[in-house]
Amino acid sequence: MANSKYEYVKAFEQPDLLLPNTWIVVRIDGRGFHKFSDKYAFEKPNDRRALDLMNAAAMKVMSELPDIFIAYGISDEYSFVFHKSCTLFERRSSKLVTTIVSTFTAYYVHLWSNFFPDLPLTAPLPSFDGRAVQYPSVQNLRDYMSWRQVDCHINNLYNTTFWALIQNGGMDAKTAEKELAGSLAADKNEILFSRFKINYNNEPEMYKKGSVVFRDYELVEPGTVELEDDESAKTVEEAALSKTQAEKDRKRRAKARITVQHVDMIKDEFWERRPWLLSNKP
Ligand code: DGT
Ligand code: MG
Ligand code: MG
Ligand code: MG
Ligand code: MG
Repeated sequence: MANSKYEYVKAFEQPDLLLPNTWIVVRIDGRGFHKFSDKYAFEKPNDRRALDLMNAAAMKVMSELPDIFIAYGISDEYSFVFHKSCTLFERRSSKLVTTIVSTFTAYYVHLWSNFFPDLPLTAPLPSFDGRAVQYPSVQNLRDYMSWRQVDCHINNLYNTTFWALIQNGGMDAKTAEKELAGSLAADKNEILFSRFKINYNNEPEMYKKGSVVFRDYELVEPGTVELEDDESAKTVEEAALSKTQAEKDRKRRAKARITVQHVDMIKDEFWERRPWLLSNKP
């Protein structure tokens, strides 16, 4: 195509490539979901339909983007993780973030009626924001995942106790808030048990632990998956070979079963039992 005198404007576009060899987390979060959850009268503190819908939309995102190897959801947020070797969209930050945000939002709206058959979705429609964060080490990435899961636990214990005081204890929100100010986890467990006969341990796992979405390869025996290659030691032939291998791995990932589990990701066990997650070698 001929150059026009307007072409120069292209030079104003700035590159936004994420650093190579870093774990990429794209976290999305519902916009104004405080209001949104009121509008559709979400159950407090947890609405199973709303959380199932978030999980269903996240699974669709993962099946459309095989490069995502794990995702974690709580409340109105979801974190999607790309392996440090991922080269999708040349690691362009805005392209990765906007693709995930729009794919997730499209499915959230599309699947809404499966989860809320009696509540038609009306404008203003739900929307999500998103950001990409890079982590240089597995430890940093695992600490990120642990941070979100600890947040889930702290918030859920607080919210469960807060709403028990209101719904079962007849308190108003201000009094309940005062009652819980400065309380420790043990105090909240005690309030739940002694006043409302609620054993927090018996609350649903999805509420206590959030939702972990990943590709499951049941046939892979733990320990049979190779760990890190030393990229720098590769010859050109080896690099080409590993490129076809990468393509094969990608296809295999695309075919794997995507599962949602409400399990602990903080302890080593989750990662040790599923070595393919961090090795990226399905
Ligand atoms: P933002 O993210 O700054 O646009 O504002 P919000 O209002 O989305 O605030 P955020 O993301 O910090 O908090 C999430 C809100 O969503 C919070 O007010 C509780 C609500 N929410 C999320 N899941 C549920 C649920 O299952 N049940 C109920 N009742 N509310 C929920
Ligand atoms: Mg927010
Ligand atoms: Mg939000
Ligand atoms: Mg949120
Ligand atoms: Mg285009």
